[in-house]
Amino acid sequence: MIKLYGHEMSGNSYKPRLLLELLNIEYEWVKVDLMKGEQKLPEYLALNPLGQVPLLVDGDTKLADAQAILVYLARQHGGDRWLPLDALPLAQVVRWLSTTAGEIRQGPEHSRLYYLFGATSINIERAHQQAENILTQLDRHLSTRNWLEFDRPTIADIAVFPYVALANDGKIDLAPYPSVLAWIDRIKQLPGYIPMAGL
Ligand SMILES: N[C@@H](CCC(=O)N[C@@H](CS)C(=O)NCC(=O)O)C(=O)O
Repeated sequence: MIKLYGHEMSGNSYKPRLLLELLNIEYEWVKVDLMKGEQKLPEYLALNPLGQVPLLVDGDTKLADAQAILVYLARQHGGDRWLPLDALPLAQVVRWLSTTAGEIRQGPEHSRLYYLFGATSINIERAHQQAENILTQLDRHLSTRNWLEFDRPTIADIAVFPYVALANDGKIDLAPYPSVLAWIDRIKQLPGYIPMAGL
C-alpha cells in the first residue's frame, strides 16, 4: 500500500493527501513529527536525505516534493483528467506547479511560517508584499473561470490551494480577493475533499 509521510500542519503534506482522497486511493499516513525534529533523524534521512515532508513510498518508489508527488499520483492513478500530457495543457498545469514553489511559497507560505511557527529569519514585509502580488494575479485569473486551467480541477488547483486557503494563518486577509474565495469554496465542495488544520 502507498505510504505518505507527512505532518498534519504541513500544507505541502496536505497536497498529496488531498489528491489521494479525491482519487479515492487507499494509503497509510505516517506522521513525521516536525515539532520533535523527526525529519532529521537518521531513519527518516535514509528515506529522504532532504529531511523534509512530504515523502511518498509506493513499492520500490520513493518520491519527495509535494509537486512531484502530485504529478506521480495524477499520472499513475488519475490519468488525463488531473494532468493532461499534450504539450500546451501540460505546460499550463506545470506553470501553476512552478508558481506554488515560487511566488506562493515566498508569499503566503512564508507569512504563515513567520506567524505560526516563529520563523523570524523571514522578511515578513517582503513576504506580505509577494503574497499581495500573487493573490491579485490569482484573483484576476479566477475572475473569468472556475478552475485554474480548463473546465475542471487539475493538480494545478491542488498544488496552489493549501497555502492560499491558509493565508489567514499568515495574517493575510482574503476578503479583497472574492474570486479566490469562491474558488476555495469550489475546492471544498469536491467529492472526497478532506480539510487540514486551519481550513
Ligand atoms: N519542495 C518541498 C518543500 C517541502 C517543505 O518545505 N516541507 C516542510 C514542511 S511544509 C518541512 O519538511 N520542513 C521541515 C524542515 O525543513 O526541517 C515540497 O514542495 O514538498
